[in-house]
Amino acid sequence: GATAPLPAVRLDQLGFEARGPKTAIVATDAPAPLPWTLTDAAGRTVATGRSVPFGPDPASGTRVHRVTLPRTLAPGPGYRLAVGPVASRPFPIADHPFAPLARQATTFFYQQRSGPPILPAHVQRPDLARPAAHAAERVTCFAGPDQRGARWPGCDYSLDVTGGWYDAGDHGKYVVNGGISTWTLLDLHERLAAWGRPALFADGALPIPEAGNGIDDLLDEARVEVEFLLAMQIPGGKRVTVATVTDTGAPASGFRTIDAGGMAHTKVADIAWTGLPLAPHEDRQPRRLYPPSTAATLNLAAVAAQAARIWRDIDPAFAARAQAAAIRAWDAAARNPAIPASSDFAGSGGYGDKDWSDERFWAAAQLLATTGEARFREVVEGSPYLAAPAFALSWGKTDFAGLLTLATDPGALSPDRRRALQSRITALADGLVKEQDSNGYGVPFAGTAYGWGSNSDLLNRAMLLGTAWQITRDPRYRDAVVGVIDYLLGRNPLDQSYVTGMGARPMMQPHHRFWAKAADPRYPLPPPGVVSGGPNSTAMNDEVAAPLKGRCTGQTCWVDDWRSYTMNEVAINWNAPLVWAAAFLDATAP
Ligand code: 9MR
Repeated sequence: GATAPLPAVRLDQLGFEARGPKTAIVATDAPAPLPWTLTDAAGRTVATGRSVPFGPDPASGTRVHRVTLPRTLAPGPGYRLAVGPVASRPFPIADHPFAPLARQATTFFYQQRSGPPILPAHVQRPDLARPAAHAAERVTCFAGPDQRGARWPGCDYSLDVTGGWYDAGDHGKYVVNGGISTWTLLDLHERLAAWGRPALFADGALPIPEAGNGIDDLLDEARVEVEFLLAMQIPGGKRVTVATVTDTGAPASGFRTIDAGGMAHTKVADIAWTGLPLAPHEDRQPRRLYPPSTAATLNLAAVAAQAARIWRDIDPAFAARAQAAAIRAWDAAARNPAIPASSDFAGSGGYGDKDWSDERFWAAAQLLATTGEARFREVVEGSPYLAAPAFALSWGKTDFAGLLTLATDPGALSPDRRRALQSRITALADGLVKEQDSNGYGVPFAGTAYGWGSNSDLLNRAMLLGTAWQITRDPRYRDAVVGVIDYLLGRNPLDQSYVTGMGARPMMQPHHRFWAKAADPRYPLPPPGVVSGGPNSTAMNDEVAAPLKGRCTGQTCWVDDWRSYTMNEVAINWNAPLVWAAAFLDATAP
């Protein structure tokens, strides 16, 4: 149907920090600067100026102007920005505008929990509660044909893998993606003291069942997934068949048997894709363990090692269990250094990764930070990832999940090596600051190819920038993090808040099997605080995205439609860096 034109003034729909950067973007073809006026709730003029034309913007395919408002303004509701003939919606200025975002984004993880019932007392609306699901998940391996027609014989044992978080809109539980998501939340925990807010998620801060147990709530939430990762580890002495690989590393038809003790199964998932909507407790598909892989095993090693140092004083028995599991996983991956994830079974996400040298570095870095042992130091210090880091951070590229820890951990690297790494990290952050000038809406990404989960790519960039701020206290890095959050909360060509329940035009229709009201009115709307994967100009293969081909540019290839798993799914590795970035801004608000 016909849609009203989007308002031309785009800014963060949560508003601005009273003493932070304030940028608005105006979609306009006007060749010359336009006069702007900022008024307060009483209609008084607070500031005036002229916009700066940006010219053609490759990322949005439009022309825009930038407006920079004064760095310091009084907190209050009802500000408005008029630029030439157009005006913004009213917006607030506040000391901590991102506090609700940080808190709500964290509650996503409780609601993704698998196993226990999701109780009305812990959710925003009664319809978000649901019964226990996959509550006694003792499963065997999937013995069946893969898509090459070869039959995986499975395994001769079962594991109790109850718990953890569902990955996304589907009900799979994947070690590879669980690893980086948990690391991200635990990394945030490890930084809060340095940011001056160690108690941001103190016991009682989050509406979770563990509130009141005397332990930090962010740690309680993260432990849910650490326990799941540990449960996915194969007991000692077990032999398991895995796909054979060709000389080039590609999986070949056929299987061989390995000594698999200490390895991690890649995933537990339904044997066929389920439809949408489907609440977790309505899932009737059989669920199985899928073959172990080197990448999954190193994910487990990295996160279990990180957990061991964090819980050392909080729960020494858990810390010791995690550390032993991490070392067993490391040793198993050394024995089996090239087992690819077999992504050839239908019915769940692949998370296949053909290069696990980055996972190996990540695991070594976490084990070094926790144990100080020479064997891990040798791997880390001899690695090209340390000598010449190139920034990337995603489920499939995890070396920076080691480097960010090493850059600020006081004991892992020698002071000289740490300082050298810190300056490499700030140099990379300088590059991201520059990238803001390459596109009209001012995000720290110069490309025009927006990949699957592009919003999380920006959030992971925010983690590099936030760490650079922690190292230097240079406000340019923090400002760039504000820019990422501003973009996600409405400063974008679609005037869209990509986070549910946040801002004037929030995302409403995630691709999610339970929060599926758009698909079926008997299911609930999403809870607040959940971020969409975002524009995807590279995959474009679902029924909503396909017709957009050739009709959108990077930042505009997105529709709020529940059918679009390539553009509008939600996922634990996307909400985790949202929590990190929002908590960073809240903790460090000037
Ligand atoms: O985030 C993943 C993205 O990088 C891949 O391109 C895509 C296709 O393999 O899969 C994404 O992960 C999905 C996973 O496989 C299954 N659960 C939902 C995830 C988010 O869409």
